[in-house]
Amino acid sequence: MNAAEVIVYEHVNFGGKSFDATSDQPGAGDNLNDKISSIKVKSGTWRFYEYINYGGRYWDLGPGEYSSVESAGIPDNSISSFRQI
Ligand SMILES: [Ca+2]
Repeated sequence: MNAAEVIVYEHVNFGGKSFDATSDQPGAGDNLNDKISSIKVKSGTWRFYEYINYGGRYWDLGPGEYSSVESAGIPDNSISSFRQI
């Protein structure tokens, strides 16, 4: 599998706490459960889930900078897990 990397942020416009992930995150890493508000997908395609352990609704994002998750169609402060697909 090719290397994939995503950075998730607590606030919009890539502010607040951040967490840089290169592996699957069944618990949304570093206390950002239900707190993610912006995302930079550095590489790969990632699927973001409403609940921990890859449950509930999900949304896919490819490489890009998403200054607010809502602009990418994802409810704010809702992501609880994510993994590369
Ligand atoms: Ca959630």
